[in-house]
Amino acid sequence: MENLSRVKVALREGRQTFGLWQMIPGANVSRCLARAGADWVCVDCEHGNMDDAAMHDAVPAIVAAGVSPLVRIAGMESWMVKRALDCGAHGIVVPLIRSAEEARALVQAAKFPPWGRRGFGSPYSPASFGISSTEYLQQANHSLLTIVQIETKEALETVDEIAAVEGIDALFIGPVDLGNNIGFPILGGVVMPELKDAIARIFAATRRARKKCGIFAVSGEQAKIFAGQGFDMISVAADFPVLEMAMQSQMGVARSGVSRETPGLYRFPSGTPGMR
Ligand code: 3PY
Ligand code: MG
Repeated sequence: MENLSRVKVALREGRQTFGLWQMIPGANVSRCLARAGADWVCVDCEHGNMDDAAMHDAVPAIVAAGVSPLVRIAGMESWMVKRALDCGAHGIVVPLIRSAEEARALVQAAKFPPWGRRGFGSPYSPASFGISSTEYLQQANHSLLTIVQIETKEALETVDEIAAVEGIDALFIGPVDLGNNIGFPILGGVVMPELKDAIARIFAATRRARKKCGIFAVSGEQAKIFAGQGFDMISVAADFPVLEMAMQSQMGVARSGVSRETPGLYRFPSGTPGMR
């Protein structure tokens, strides 16, 4: 089962992975993102307009393209963990984690007994991997990814403790919430040095704990900088903003011959101090 997860295999082998972010519902959107060269597509049930049914449509469409579906759940609720994994996701991304205690509760929700408390019974999760229910039950605990987002002040302050939690595979940085929560929000696309330092601190904690580090980027250019700094999981872009930018650009050309670019959510100057 583990070998059927493109993202798990790449991370196990120490390869960098690139992903895309799905916020718009629809199997054709999933297909379009998965076919764009991604290792994984994150189905965003936190800020995207993805409900349970949309998630169940997206996950198999991503799998069918040979790409790993990850699901970002709306919050740390064990029933949301169950729904996401039961639909066949290769891993979950959990926003706004605040402590090692929350991370341990998350692992309990994501693992079958005797390790954890996840309920068993979905026919969709084994089907997602093309394996039997028994194989899924026996292999899921070590094959699926449990990823926490580090984007609160409390999590930053206890990042080593969170990184050390057994069963947490990766720490994924949400620069926007992290900036808001440490008092240095990204305004007008500008990243303050304090936020860059916080990102470097989280990255360093993952190296100490031998865990993977992910980050959310808003463009290929930004993703390339993060790749150069050694991040393991980089979300390159999200569907809605890219669609909006592409449409505005084409409209600009049609109306005036001038391509109009919408500024992205944020941009980092190249080279983040303290990071390779
Ligand atoms: C953030 O930047 O806060 C994120 O969670 C990315 O989606
Ligand atoms: Mg966030």
